[in-house]
Amino acid sequence: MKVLDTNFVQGFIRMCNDGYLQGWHERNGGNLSYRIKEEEINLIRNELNFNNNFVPIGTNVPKLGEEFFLVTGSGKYFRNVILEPEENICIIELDKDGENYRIVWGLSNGGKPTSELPSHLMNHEVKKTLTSGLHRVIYHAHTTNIIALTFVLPLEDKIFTRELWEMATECPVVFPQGVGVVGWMVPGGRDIAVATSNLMKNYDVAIWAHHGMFCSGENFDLTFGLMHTVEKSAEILVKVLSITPNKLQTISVENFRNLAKDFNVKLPEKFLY
Ligand code: 2HA
Ligand code: ZN
Repeated sequence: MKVLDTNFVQGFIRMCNDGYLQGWHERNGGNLSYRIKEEEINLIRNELNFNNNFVPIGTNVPKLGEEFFLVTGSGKYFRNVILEPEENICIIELDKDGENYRIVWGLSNGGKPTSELPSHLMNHEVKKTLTSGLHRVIYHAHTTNIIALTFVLPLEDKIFTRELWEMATECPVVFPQGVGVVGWMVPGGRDIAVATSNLMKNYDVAIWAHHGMFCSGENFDLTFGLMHTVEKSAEILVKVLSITPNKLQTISVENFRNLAKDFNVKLPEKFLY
């Protein structure tokens, strides 16, 4: 089967374009990765090229040894993925120890996987373990309103979580574990990957101050939907704060407790202060 004809590649391309249309991927901003299922790799195995050399990931992810990932290319534009997918995205294979990768398909004009590969893979490793393999998508986007909020709210998980939950009734149902925040860090390296993957032990959403957001999920719909929900909530908060520094009314702690009961979600006590 042709790589480009598979459902997972088509879903990946659609998600890149949806993110671009939201305004989250100026220039080469943002990146996306998908941990490919064994049966999906088997469909395309004879289209893959196993002649490239393995090169270091920049971190080690032993629990992902020998897995395959579909990822966006470093320096490539989300805007172009739908037009020329084979030039802008690639499939990589990890070696047995999860220390090196090689490109087995795509980036047909040359290039490398996303500059945030260490963060993507360390997040995948945490989520694969915690969700017994259910989570397969890691998505990084430069979401305008979340970035704006990192200049005016204290960079604390409990402040961001409560403020975002209060902006839309569905929020605590969509991200009941809340969101994590890291202060400004140099992107692209192992340090920010370690900090982000630590947040991913507790949350499906990690905010990078003055930069953007990482989301994790089971599939493209859920992961895009999560990014979209958090960013929409941030947009409402930006509007509210632009109108007034003081909310006249909001969703109360008691309201959250009632919501959690009826929607059968567990909201951590630390956010119900
Ligand atoms: O340019 O978003 O964080 C890709 C990025 C780096
Ligand atoms: Zn970025």
